[in-house]
Amino acid sequence: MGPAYEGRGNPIVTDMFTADPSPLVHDETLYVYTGHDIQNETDTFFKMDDWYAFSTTDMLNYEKHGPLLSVDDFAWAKGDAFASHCIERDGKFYWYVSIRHKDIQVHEGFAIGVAVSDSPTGPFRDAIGEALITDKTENSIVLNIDPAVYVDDDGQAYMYWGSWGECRMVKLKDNMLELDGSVETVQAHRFFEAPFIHKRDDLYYLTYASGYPSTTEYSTSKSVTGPWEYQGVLNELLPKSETNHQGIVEFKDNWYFVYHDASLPGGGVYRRSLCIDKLEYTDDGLLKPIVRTRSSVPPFE
Ligand code: FUB
Repeated sequence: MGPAYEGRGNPIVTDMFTADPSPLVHDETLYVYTGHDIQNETDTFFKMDDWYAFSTTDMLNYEKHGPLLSVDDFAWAKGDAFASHCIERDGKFYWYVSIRHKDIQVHEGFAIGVAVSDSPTGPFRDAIGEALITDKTENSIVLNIDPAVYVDDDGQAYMYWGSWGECRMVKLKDNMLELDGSVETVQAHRFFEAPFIHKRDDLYYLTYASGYPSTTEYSTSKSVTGPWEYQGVLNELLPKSETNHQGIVEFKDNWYFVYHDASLPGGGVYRRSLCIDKLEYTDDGLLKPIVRTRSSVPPFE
């Protein structure tokens, strides 16, 4: 039997391929920022040039915004608009992106940049005119992708990122545009890539992709800087998508798990699609395994 509601249906976006979602709530509206897969059905690498956002107030009707940001907006970059995360601070919107540097390549040549806007839907511009993290940053990693930023209750901002089994964290200054101290190594069991931090009550949750093809797994801590205690699998392997990239958000008293799969007709490893399902907690504050649905979540009345 199906659900007792007419949901939006997963995937949420059906007229283009969307990947690596990250959520943001602003002004009673949920924004989900995504990358954009434009690879054909036969070639076997990610082809991504720009980023979009999709907004909803009722979890049923979504407005498409974009492209809001592209590789061309970063003069120092040359391609590969990989995973990103947009957050709000003091009325400004900071959008952290993974992108390939055109001049700096010691390892894979990926870097992390940041764009800024006065509005969640732009216009966004490169906030500093250079990368925040490159292959030359001390204690950076072979593949510097998948930034996720979290502002703790005391106002201190942290940027996590990582791939290929290495997770890193660095404090950001209050201006959100400069590193504040050294890059620290994060120890999280079975970490592969795509870190994301959220907090509920007094507990911090670090969710991330594990293994490859990837599940989503997670660890918890009483502090945003760890130590992290491994808690298990949150989202199982996805048919047809080797990557599993998640974000978590509370919106109008509901918790949501945003992720991508490859279930749109013609979808595949390099042609993914935004999905949203419920995130639920046990009485002990742990995360229940995600139940993926074709209906998506119940809309608001
Ligand atoms: O979309 C390109 C890359 O694939 C992302 O940066 C990773 O998280 C994985 O989803």
